Amino acid sequence: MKIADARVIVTCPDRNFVTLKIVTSSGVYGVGDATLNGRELAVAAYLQEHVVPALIGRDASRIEDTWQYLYRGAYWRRGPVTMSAIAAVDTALWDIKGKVAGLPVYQLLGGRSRDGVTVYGHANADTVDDVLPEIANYVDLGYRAVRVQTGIPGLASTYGVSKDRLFYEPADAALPTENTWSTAQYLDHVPEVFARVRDEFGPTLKLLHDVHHRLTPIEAARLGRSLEPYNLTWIEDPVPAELQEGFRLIRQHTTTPIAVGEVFNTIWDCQQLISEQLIDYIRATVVHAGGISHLRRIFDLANLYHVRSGSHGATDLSPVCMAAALHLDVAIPNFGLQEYMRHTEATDAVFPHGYHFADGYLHPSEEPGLGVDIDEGLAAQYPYRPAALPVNRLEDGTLHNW
Ligand code: GCO
Ligand code: MG
Repeated sequence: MKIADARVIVTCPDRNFVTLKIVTSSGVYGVGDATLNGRELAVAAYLQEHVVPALIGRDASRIEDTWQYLYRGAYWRRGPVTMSAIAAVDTALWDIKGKVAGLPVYQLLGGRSRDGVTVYGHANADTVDDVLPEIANYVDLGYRAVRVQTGIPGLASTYGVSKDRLFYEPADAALPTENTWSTAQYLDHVPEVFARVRDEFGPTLKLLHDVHHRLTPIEAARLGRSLEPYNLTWIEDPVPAELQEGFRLIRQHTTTPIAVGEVFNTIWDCQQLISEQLIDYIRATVVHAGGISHLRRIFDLANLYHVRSGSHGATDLSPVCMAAALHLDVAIPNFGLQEYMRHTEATDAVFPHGYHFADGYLHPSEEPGLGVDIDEGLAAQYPYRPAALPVNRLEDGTLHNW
């Protein structure tokens, strides 16, 4: 069964997505997500110009060989653009393999390790008073875990807080919006938020918070320690993770669990974090970390060191990525949590899918393959719109991490 055609589909049903559709000589096809928020066309060009010509005529059943061919064969290893392109190919080939076998992909990964995938939703609002009903709404919907973000008094805007509720999208303008940041005000405010939230919702609801790479290790240590009374499931991305050994300092000071990895592309980005047990959850995801094949390797490494999965699932990851993530989530032994930000109706219409939410769990489709598709006709009605992620400056104008 040879690869006969591979199409790169760029569409913007409320936000931009890049999808690779691989069609085989027998007519069976598969889809893979290649979306890299704010840099979509770089991956589309990488696929179109450099990957698609090399795919035509290859044996569609040779997933591992194709992965190695694209990774080693490029000579230039790693990086978000390369790894998102490889991820799309890998995911589409797993979809094809499942369809040919007549089995959902999770069966090919060893079958179920659990009945459902526990997900967390995003509650956000400008004030603590306003975030409480948002959390209550998720509890009513059946969620067992909620990420909580609020505005910070004295700052005009911050990461994670928007007008939208279920569909937060930070890439909100053609050129980056500018935000202002104060670590001092943030560190004073966050413990007050979680004191209120714990008080209101009791001890069992899993609570999470995304720091979005804004602190230094010693600041993150202080935050983690100040949140210990409120028993968070994790603080996410407390510091940028290029310096993996920097997490040792956080670990020395706090028992608040740490989740990291949404910007990671390969196992090498987290090897030290995992093998030194500096983190508790690895948040890499299918689309940015080389597809199902490579993410499985990351999770297997993590399993050796008591690290669980907590995959990124923001709306900039398409339903194709979410479908693929769920097959891994039900199969691996060391699943932790899955982020689940709902897509808009327009996005769901372009990507018909069989996964569904019930009682706080997401369930992968039982159809052969991934159980997700792209409606190419509908996709063509939503042309690409430039949209960049924001930047962040300190109050004196210094560029900071967003
Ligand atoms: C999350 C993330 C996102 C990212 C976004 C960038 O935890 O969901 O931090 O909100 O900011 O995916 O494209
Ligand atoms: Mg995050």
